Amino acid sequence: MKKIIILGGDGFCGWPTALHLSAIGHDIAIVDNLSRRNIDNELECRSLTPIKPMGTRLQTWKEVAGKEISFYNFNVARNYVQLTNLLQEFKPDAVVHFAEQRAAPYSMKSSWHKRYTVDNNLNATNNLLAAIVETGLDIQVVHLGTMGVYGYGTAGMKIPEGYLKVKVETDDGDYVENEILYPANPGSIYHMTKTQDQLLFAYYNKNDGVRITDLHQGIVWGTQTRETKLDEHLINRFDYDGDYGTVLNRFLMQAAINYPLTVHGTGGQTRAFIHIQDTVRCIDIAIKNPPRHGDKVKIFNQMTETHRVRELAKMVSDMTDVPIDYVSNPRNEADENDLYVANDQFLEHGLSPITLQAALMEEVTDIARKYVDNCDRSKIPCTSFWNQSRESFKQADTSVQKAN
Ligand code: NAD
Ligand code: USQ
Repeated sequence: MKKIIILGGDGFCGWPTALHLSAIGHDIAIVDNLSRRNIDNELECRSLTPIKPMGTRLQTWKEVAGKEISFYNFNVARNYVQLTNLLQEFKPDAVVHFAEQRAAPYSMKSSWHKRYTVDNNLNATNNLLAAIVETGLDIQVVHLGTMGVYGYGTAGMKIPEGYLKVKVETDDGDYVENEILYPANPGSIYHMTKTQDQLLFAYYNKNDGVRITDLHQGIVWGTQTRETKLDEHLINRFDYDGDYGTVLNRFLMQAAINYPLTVHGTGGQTRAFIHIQDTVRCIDIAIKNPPRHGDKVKIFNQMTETHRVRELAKMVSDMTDVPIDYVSNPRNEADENDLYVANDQFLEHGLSPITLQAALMEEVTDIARKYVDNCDRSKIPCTSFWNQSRESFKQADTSVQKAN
């Protein structure tokens, strides 16, 4: 049994992870400032599924599983002293760090949203690392990073797990060989914060010996895990709106309400995917296999398969007869890219991937159908544009000021 703190444990990945790690016998504490729920207020949108307040979630878990999870409501990016005191009192073996603003479109809505995302994400990560060093405790950090740190161009090679072997010609014609962090190539301000997180990890690891596992995760699809299915009060969140909804879950939900599937541009982007049940398994594996003292940052590619967006749309359209709508792409991204990714480490540690299956996709569509009355169709289009005029930025800034 380990003691584990989950930063961001009220979120889409954090909540099922907290339940899974509690179910297998770990002692869990959640920290979350509920900023994601506040962003729902700002965007005037809700999770499609009826997520319960944290108090109800934890009481239900106690009744269903007989396990206690403690909850601390504070901002990791702002409340450094509270974070340090919690580490000192709880003395965790590991901290799993999900507590960041995670939507690329939200990070690109306006200058306010760019600054908020940078401020929140970088300070949350730096506070955690500085607090671990200050307490002198030996804590493994498990961070949820993104496949997006590698960029979405065609690399012309298999993307390695974090590090790239390079051979450079010197002035006298010799060669030096080295291993470097794979060159960062972020596609949004959100993704940029994750590339900067990598430098913070490399530095605290080198200077202070902090043991860190950075998980470069692909797009998570699905909703429920074994534990969140146990009671409706434990249900996981399901984002479908133009900012937070991710592509496959959006297509499955759109299919459930007969809304033409919103493929951006030609749909030529190829991305990495993982089911939410595998996300929680991977985190368990990462905690079971921590870096040893003196190891560099351990980087895993946390994805199980790659798909091109228009092929996903075709798969969902064939399954449901809902047509595809090719809309103009609000993002600044390549029309087409290929993506080959190494994920050998998780496979070697025994991950048996859940791949896209009709049955599982049907399960997501069933959830969407069940809660269809919660859907606000006006929130489906993506209204965050990567290249915006000053005027539209001002409008988004004004609406967020009203919301705050
Ligand atoms: P989410 O927004 O649902 O959850 C994040 C949680 O962190 C929220 O509950 C939020 O309230 C909390 N939080 C944010 N900033 C905080 C702060 N300063 N202090 C305290 N709590 C804070 O996002 P998610 O989908 O669960 O993603 C979790 C992590 O996994 C993110 O870091 C994201 O970058 C990464 N990730 C997600 C996906 C995906 O498809 N969802 C894919 C790859 C990586
Ligand atoms: N897309 C569509 N139609 C839609 C929505 C998206 O064609 O209705 C396209 C986008 O243009 C993009 C691709 O689908 O080319 C993926 O978009 P997404 O919103 O599903 O995923 P992304 O913005 O990359 O972000 C999500 C998570 C983020 C995580 C990332 C992992 O929100 O937290 O880091 O996936 S990855 O993509 O591997 O970097």
